[in-house]
Amino acid sequence: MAEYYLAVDIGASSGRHILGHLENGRIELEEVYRFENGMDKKDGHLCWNIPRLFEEIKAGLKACKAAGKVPKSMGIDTWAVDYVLLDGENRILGNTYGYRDGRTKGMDKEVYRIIPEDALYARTGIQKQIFNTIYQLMAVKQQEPENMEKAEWLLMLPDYFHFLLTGNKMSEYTNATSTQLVSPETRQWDCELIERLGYKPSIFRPLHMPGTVVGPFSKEVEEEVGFSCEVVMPATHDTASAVISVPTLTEDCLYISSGTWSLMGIENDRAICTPESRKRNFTNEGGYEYRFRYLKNIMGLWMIQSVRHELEDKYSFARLCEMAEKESDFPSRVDVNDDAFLAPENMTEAIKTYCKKHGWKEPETVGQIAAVIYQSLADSYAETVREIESLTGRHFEAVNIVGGGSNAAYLNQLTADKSGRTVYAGPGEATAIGNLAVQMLKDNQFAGLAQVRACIYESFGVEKYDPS
Ligand code: LRH
Repeated sequence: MAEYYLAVDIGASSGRHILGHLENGRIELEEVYRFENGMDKKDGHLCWNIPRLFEEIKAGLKACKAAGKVPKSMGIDTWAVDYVLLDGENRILGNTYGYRDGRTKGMDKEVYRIIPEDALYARTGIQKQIFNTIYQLMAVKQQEPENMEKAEWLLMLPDYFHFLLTGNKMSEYTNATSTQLVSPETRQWDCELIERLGYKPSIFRPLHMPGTVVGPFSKEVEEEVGFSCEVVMPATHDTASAVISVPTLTEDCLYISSGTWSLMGIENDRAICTPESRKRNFTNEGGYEYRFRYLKNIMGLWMIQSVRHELEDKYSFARLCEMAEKESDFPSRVDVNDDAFLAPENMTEAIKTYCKKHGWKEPETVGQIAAVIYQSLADSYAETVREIESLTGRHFEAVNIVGGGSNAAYLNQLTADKSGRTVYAGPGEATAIGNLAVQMLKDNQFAGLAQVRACIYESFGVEKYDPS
């Protein structure tokens, strides 16, 4: 009988329960449950529906039981930066805002009044994103001071779900670094910084590394889902999990974790917190075994996902790629990282407006809109290769694209052509695989990360795209 491990991988647009087991030295995956996710409008703000997500988590656990595949351990990963504040009775204080909500507008200035931006980067190594938890907490302090007052605990979302399953409040390191409140030196919360900002150091729990046991299910959860298993912290930041499963066998390979966001970078053994690195908005997020994920956030598939949605999901992504390819001569380009694309009312209109404003030809057809997005995205990848090479003084031969976006053959080829680098694409389920990998490592199924990566390469393979 196979021993199963369960990854619950929740992204901004969907979540899935993926069982993994080893068979003849390879990792086998099986999706047992899938559900929709998205930010809802509540009181004029973009919020996550946390009770519904927890019901979905439990529904997926019941599906494992129904399939007769009870896992030995399980772990949850989600997108970064979002969190809950809990009162002394473990009740959530206020709304659980989604990171695209506009309430953090201007909160960067408030933070920099207390600590200048360059000093903040020098001590955290984290890129500025207006949605980082540091700015979200400033919004709480200013807009809902009573919630900051009453807060007894802060938990990042995966830690909160682990708490709901087990009754244990524990914080995981990789996701915590995305708050911009962790020191890359001590790898713990920067309590001095937290205090200076007027947040309460006491609400932050000590940080634990991926592979730490959170505990078994509580009695109530066990009764409801029909079994108990050990909850093991994966790298709870989805991008950290995805990076674990990059099947690079060489040092000179960049990665892109391609999903709603495209996170492009390398793995380092120390943080690069130089002024040059800050100016180019590179980040040093925490990774497995204290590796640093030196990377850049690129807007990613969010733009095409939004456009597709505006067309009532009439076209598949493959069809959109085909339509874009037919328009490959369409000249207009956008800066995919422009704030205008973070949370526009209408993405199609935002792209048209941007083109008009910057003197580009306005795209009219769906194919032209898709062409602008894919071409601009690939331009941004190529530019990021140049930036990383200049910041690190190293040369990179290849780019390994992992995650759902690695299935977009058209974009992979464009990336190879524009960057002049060989592209390796896959695996598509990188995040879930990275989540499972940590559970398997914890269970001594592999000697170390290098062995897991080799196994991932053997199990899933990669597609190769040469620059033309
Ligand atoms: C990708 C991701 C990314 C963060 C963003 C909030 O899902 O976790 O790494 O910057 O969401």
